[in-house]
Order: sequence, then C-alpha cells, then structure tokens
Amino acid sequence: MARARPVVGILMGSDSDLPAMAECARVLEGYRVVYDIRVLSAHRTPEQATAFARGAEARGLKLVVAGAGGSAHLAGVVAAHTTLPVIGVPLAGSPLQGFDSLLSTVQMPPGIPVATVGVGPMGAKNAGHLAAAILALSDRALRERLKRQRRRMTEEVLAKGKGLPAKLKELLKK
Ligand code: RP5
Repeated sequence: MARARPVVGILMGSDSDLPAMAECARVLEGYRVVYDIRVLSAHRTPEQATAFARGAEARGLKLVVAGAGGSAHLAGVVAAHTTLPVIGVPLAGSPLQGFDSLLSTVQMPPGIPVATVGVGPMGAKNAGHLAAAILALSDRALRERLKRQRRRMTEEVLAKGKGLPAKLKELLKK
C-alpha cells in the first residue's frame, strides 16, 4: 500500500536537534499524522530552507514545525516564505540555554506569525499536539483521537494523585 503523503514538515537546524524534535515526531505518530523530517538551516542552508518553504504547500504540507537553537531564525524564515501555519520550537544547547532561541523564535514582526511553543523537548511535544489540533479542524477522525488522548491524560493524572499517600509515606520514612 502506498504511504500517505506527509501533511506536516518537521524541520530542524541541525541533526544535534533530533533528540528534542523526535518528541514532536513521536506525538504525531501517536495521532497517526504523516510527516516528513529534515535538517535545514536558516543560516547554513538558506537557499534550501527558502525553497522548502516556498514549495511546502504545493507538496501537500498543511503546516510546518521548525526547531532550532541559538539564534533560531529557521521558523521565522520558513514563515516568511509560506502562508502555511508555522510552529516554532526553541531549542536549548547554547550557553544561554534556550532563552536566546525563545526570543529569536517568538518575536516575529506583525503579519508573519510563528506559533511558538516552550523550549526543548517539552515544547517539541506540544508542537506535535498543536499541529494535530490544527489539522483536526478539517479531520473528524483526528479530532476524535485528540479527544481520546485528552481523556487518557486526565485518567493518568488522576491515577497519579491516588498514588500520592503511599509515595508520601515512603518519603517521610527517609
Ligand atoms: C542551530 O545551531 C541548530 O538548530 C542547533 O541547535 C545549533 C547547533 O548546531 P550544530 O553545531 O550542532 O550543527 O542552528
């Protein structure tokens, strides 16, 4: 059977970003959303990054998730060249521990938004959830999967609460 066409493009500035950005891929796989994933850099492969963004819609992508660290301009550059929604993931790794990437990603000029999530792997996970929520606007089955995921999460958190007295007792013994 032919593999479905990707609807999300996951980009990262370097392969060193993969451990964090894999969390986005993991979430998308959980929702059965098809993505493609590649390394492109706003600074080190500017022409390829621009070409990717310009061709994204024609290739059937519905949105782009872009993660980068340091002077993180990848999401912004992609957003400048497509009207598809762009989710930016600021990544830590520099001496400024992601605060630099956060500000570079989030402070876009009016008219060229980047939906910026939190720093690092946690942000990458949320990028996956946000991407799924956007796609679910026109995909009823995906919407149901999102709702199921929320219910599962609620149950897990409530179950954690139930385990607290036993955990507390163990801690207080020390
Ligand atoms: C950024 O520089 C990348 O997104 C990465 O977070 C950081 C370091 O890149 P490498 O030196 O590991 O290639 O552009």
